[in-house]
Amino acid sequence: MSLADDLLELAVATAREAGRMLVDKRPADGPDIVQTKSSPTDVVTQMDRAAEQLIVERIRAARPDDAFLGEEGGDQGGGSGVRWVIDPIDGTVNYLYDLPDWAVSIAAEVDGTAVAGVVDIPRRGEAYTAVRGAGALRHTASGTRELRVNSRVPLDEALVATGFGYASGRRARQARVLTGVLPNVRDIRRAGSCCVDLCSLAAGRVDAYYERGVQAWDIAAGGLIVREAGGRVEGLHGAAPGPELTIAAGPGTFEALHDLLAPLDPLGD
Ligand code: LIP
Repeated sequence: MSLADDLLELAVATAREAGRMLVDKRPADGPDIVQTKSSPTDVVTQMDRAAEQLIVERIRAARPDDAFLGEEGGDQGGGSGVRWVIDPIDGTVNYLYDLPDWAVSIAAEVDGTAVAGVVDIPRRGEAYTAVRGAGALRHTASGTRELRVNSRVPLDEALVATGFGYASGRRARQARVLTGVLPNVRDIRRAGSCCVDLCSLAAGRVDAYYERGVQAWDIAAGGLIVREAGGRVEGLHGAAPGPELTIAAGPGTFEALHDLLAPLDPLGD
């Protein structure tokens, strides 16, 4: 087995355990909000913290010299050249409301490049995985399927996923950009979890995705899964994807969505 395969195996087992814990231990009347971040709607629950702690403990027990970047725990150094990029719950508001579209996202980078990633979506009974250069897969109780993004979907037939930030000014700008997108596409979907959106794109359940404000931990595993399913994941004008803007779609659709978004001035707040 290659290093990437080893890292994926650890990521999959850890994400599955964290996902099960999040389902089993979710308080019936909803998790407690322990902190708000960029705005009162940007919440951290006690379960986000517990899941990230579990993930870091499990990985550290197996690989004590690795580094971590986590949504709740920040950056922690390590000397092995491997860094784990973790979102313990992507789609925290869905988790808070007991909606099913939330996921545990874990990616492993070697010298700064994502080589393995898993997005575990417990309430859907699905896990998505990818190893760099070896394709992307969806695993369910009924088996494993190789993933391929939809390509060359004309924009007016494209189902486009997107999301909104938590700060009010950011949202007002995103709403203005949306008025330029919505009349030109089949429809919009706002599922509430960036990494679930990226997996839906890899599986052909949506045709494209864009969002301003997503962080490294939101896109590390899902971005690898989309690329390994044949899609592009970038920012504007060839920039790296990230908080400024992330656009993802199959060949042909990517370029059309990029060119629709660029003049809409999507980078402001
Ligand atoms: C969320 C994303 C969602 C996005 C939100 C937020 P969180 O992550 O996955 O798609 O629209 O702005 O970033 O906060 O649930 O980890």
